[in-house]
Amino acid sequence: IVGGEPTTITMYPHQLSVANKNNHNCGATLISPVWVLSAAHCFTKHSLTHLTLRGGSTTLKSTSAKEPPAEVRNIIQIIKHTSFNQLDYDIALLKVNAPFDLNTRVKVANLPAAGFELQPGTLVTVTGWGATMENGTASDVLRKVNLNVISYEECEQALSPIPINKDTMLCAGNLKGGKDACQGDSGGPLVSNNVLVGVVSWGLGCAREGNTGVFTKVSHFRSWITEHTGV
Ligand code: 4AZ
Repeated sequence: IVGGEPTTITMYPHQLSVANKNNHNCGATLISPVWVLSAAHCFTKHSLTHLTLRGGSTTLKSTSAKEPPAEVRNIIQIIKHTSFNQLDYDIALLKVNAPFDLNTRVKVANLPAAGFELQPGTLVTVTGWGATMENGTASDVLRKVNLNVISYEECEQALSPIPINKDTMLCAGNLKGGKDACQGDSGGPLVSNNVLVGVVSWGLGCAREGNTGVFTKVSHFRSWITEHTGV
């Protein structure tokens, strides 16, 4: 997260960390006690056996004496969208070996209705433990930044010549630069009015002037989520 501020897991209790051999590598969102939403591009090279999900912790390393231990679960199934190709259909479902215990620090996110669209300019918030600057390192403490939904016209202009799929992608950022998701935030939640509207997907660098982040549009995948999970 670039240009944001520290926050706490009780403010964003649906936020999870995906770790590979105990190293944070992506964000994810709890959508039922046993199902988690993330980005397909987070699961192209890692072996399932080394992946864990951590919930209920503001910090990656639980350095704070006051912080309860994270709830850690193993991933037993990864469902990547069959249409995933590098930048598009960047969505995956993860099933965990045992349900997360829901409490003030671990909660299920609200999903949008199928086809729900956000108007350009709408305030959205992205959270994660990712880099705090382009080519930077992960943050030990969860961070948040407020962005605005960017119109498809402005988004295509910013990311040209890369095509933007209006059905499956949502652009959000700050064209003045300085605020964005970044490496390590991928797979994590973008929320608006307490609804999970996006999954951190990609961008050209991080927080560059005239640019915008690209998120997977969750409302397009509402029925896909139900088909695979019953949620
Ligand atoms: C990444 O490398 C990444 N500016 C994710 C999101 C953004 C940039 C990079 C958005 O995973």
